[in-house]
Parts: sequence; C-alpha cells; structure tokens
Amino acid sequence: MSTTSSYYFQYKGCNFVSTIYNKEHLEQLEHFEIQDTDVFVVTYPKSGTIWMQQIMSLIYSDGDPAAVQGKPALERVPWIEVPNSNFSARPSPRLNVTHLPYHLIPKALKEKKGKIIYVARNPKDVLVSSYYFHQHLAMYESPKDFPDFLEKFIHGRVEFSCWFDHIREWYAHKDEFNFLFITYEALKKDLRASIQKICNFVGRQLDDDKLDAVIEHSMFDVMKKNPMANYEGIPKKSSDGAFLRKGSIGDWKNNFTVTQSEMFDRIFQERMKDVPLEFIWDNE
Ligand code: PPS
Repeated sequence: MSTTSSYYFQYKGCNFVSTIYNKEHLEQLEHFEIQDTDVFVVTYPKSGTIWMQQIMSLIYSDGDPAAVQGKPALERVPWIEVPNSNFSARPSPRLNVTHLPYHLIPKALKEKKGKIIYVARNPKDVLVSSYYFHQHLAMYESPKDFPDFLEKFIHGRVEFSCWFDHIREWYAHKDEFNFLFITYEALKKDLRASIQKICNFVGRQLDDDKLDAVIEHSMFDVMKKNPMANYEGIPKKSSDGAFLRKGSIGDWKNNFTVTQSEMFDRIFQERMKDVPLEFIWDNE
C-alpha cells in the first residue's frame, strides 16, 4: 500500500501518524511544567523504547516484578506525545518515553529540570525492526517492499522523520540537558553495567538482589511472555507480528543486500561524519 498524504501530518518539520497524534497536544506539551524528578527516555522508534519502559519501571520499584505485571507499560511509562498521556496529572516521579525530536521537547527541560536518557540503536537494525513493525501492526500502512521502505527511511518519509536528523540534533544539544546517552547494543552486551549506569544517573541505589531482579524481568524472553510488557493487545494484521520480534544485534544482515548495505554505509558516513559516535553493527 502506498502512503497516502493524509496518513501523516507535519508539525514543525516532523511527520506524525494522523490517527495517533494531534497538533494541539504537540503544541501544549512544549509548555509542560517539568519537575526535577521527571525522567524522559528519548528514542527514535524501534531503538529500545519498550525495553526501557520495563527497565525504568523495575528500577523505580526496586526490582519488584509486581510493578510490571499489573499495569501495561503504556500506562506506567507513557509516551508524552500521545494525546491521552495525562502528563500533568500523574504523581511524581513521572517516568516517560518519547520519540520526539529535540526541537519539540518540553522547553523547561532545557533549564536542566528533569532528566533525559537518549537510547540509540544502529540504524540498519532500526530500519529492519520498523519495516516488520509496519507490516504487522494494524495502525500502520504496510510498506510496499523492503527497497521502498529503505528509500523512505533514508529520506525521512516515515513517522518521526529522519533517523539521521533525530540523533544529530539530540546529540548536538545534549549539554543543554541533564543527559545520559546509552545504546541498545550496550544494553544487549552488558545489561547489568547499563542498568547500573542508569541507576547512577537517576540517583537510585539498588543492592545486588534488586539489581538481579531488574535484569531478570528485563530479559527478552521474560518480557515476551509478560502481556503487560509485550503489547499483546495492540491489533495486528497477522498473528506473527510482535513488539518483541527478535531482539538481536545485526538482523539487518538477513534483510539488506550487499548493494543496499554499501549504499546505506556511504550515506551514514556522509551524514554522521561530524558526530563522534561509534555504533555496533553485529553481535561479534
Ligand atoms: S517502539 O515501537 O518504537 O516503541 O519500538 P521499540 O521498543 O523502540 O523497539 C522495539 C525493538 O526493541 C526490541 N526489544 C528488545 N530487545 C532485546 N531485549 C529486550 N528485552 C527487548 N525489548 C524490546 C524489540 O524486539 C524490537 O526489536 P526487533 O529487532 O524488531 O526485535
């Protein structure tokens, strides 16, 4: 199916899916009052958002699994850009996720109120994850085919626009915030060390038993079986679609041709040449 013009609307240069978001809410959220205890996990879609919803819920409940078994992740750690996210009425500490680009975030965050955790993932795996997600979730238009989706992704004709702009803009402005940068791949390779880093950043101390519990309930297989973590209830086009799909590093190798990969690498080198970030592209 081709993408119809009313499928997205643009707000300040960023693409939003019309059936999920609205301009009035996006306008209002720029003026949200921020408290020092507020935490915002910022991701480009498919970079580890629901994993971080799980990790943050567990960190703030000292590893108590009941915290992630009684209420859907969407209610525990909402996306602030979703109109019914109820930000202002929620009690402190407010844990949030967002896919917003830097220039649409609540302005008060730039006064160094609240905390930002930016989670990045290598963009080839982001693209592949997003491709299957669009194929399977009912709320999205299905991509025509992989080459077409690749083209759209590179040019930012996807929701939340261009991956390169998202990370470049956030990284360039990171010093304006209380800011922690982590990666999906670091979470995969050493979950314990990454969780400890997050705990230090948000000022939560967990002893070894509590840390073990956070790790156990954030593992892919455990999350996949937890209906409050895996978004089981979201309508699918087919039964094989899942938020927790493969959860691996390097699945892009099963989807990109050599030519597509080399083309992507050239664009990556060009667009990221002045950004001092290293990405992990495979699981070796
Ligand atoms: S969304 O729709 O933007 O909120 O998606 P997001 O949560 O950012 O990204 C989904 C991908 O994250 C993977 N995921 C995990 N990987 C490893 N371990 C755990 N616990 C985990 N939880 C989620 C999920 O499987 C998606 O990646 P792919 O590559 O599609 O499997």
